[in-house]
Amino acid sequence: MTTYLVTGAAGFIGRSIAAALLARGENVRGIDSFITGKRTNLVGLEAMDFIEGDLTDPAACARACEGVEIVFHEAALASVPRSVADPVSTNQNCVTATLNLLMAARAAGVRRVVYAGSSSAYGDTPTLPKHEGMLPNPISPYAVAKLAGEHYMRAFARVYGLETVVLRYFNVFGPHQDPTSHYSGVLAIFCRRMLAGEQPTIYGDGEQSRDFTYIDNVVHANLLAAAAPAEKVSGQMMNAATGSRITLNDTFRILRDLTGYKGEPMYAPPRAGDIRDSLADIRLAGELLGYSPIVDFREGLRRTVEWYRQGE
Ligand code: UD2
Repeated sequence: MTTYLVTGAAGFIGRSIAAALLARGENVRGIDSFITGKRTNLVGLEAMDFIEGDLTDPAACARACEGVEIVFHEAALASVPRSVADPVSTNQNCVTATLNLLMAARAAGVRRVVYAGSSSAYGDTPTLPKHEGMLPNPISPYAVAKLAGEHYMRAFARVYGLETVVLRYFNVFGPHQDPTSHYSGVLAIFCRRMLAGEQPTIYGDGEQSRDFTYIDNVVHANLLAAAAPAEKVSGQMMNAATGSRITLNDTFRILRDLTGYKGEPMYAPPRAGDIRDSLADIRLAGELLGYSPIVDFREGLRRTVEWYRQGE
């Protein structure tokens, strides 16, 4: 039986992929260092073989990859502002960790690695939607680090014949996303604050837009990427998103209806390293994986608010 490894298994996206695999009755191992992952995210995943370990340690990578056929590499320090404050840590936990993992995967005879790329790789180009043929233009240390991981994936496919697939995620949100850090994703922060009757802060004028992608779509894309024929997907990179965008101001208004929050947002200066608009072209994932979104933004946001309302 195939054994799957999920890195960052105590994080929001990793735990969601692990839960979907366990629900299918698969053999799942998880690894997390708890730098940003949460022990509470492992509740319900008791059937997973969990290793507490850090991918910056090659020995931990070797232990995690032993006997594994497919890896979902979700571990990262996922935040633009965190990388602006501390680019070295972002590099270690995104680039060095990814290279260590690839080395261990290759040594252990892993067949395929599916990698969590980031839409930040496109940078602040005015062209919308962002398609995979565009030159990358990373503008934050985080974007550079996630993009470096993509290049390592492709190089390992080319040079060593390890099957690798890159999914470029666009602003993923949903249940289990940590809302407690100022490095958290905006929707997690807004849900938590607005449900508590606290004023959210919008950086900039709120007219920046995102292709916010509900977690179930990203899990779906990962499962397809793991199963797709190698000749179609190995060494490839593709967007994993919804294919529609919404401004932060409009998102705030929807959240006001969903949460019952009565106030206005506070506006603050724009954040360094921020991108103005983000929207994915999702045709390539459609062609290569048969991917299309299974939950739209509004329904995803409704489910997310309900989850935070029930107390995370
Ligand atoms: C980037 C990537 C995303 C993912 C993520 C890391 C882009 C377009 N997206 O997300 O794919 O890799 O990094 O998890 O590069 N904001 C507020 N108030 C807050 C918090 C955020 O206004 O309290 C704004 C923020 O300034 C930005 C937007 O909300 O304009 C989204 O911010 P984010 O941190 O949720 O995600 P982002 O776009 O940096």
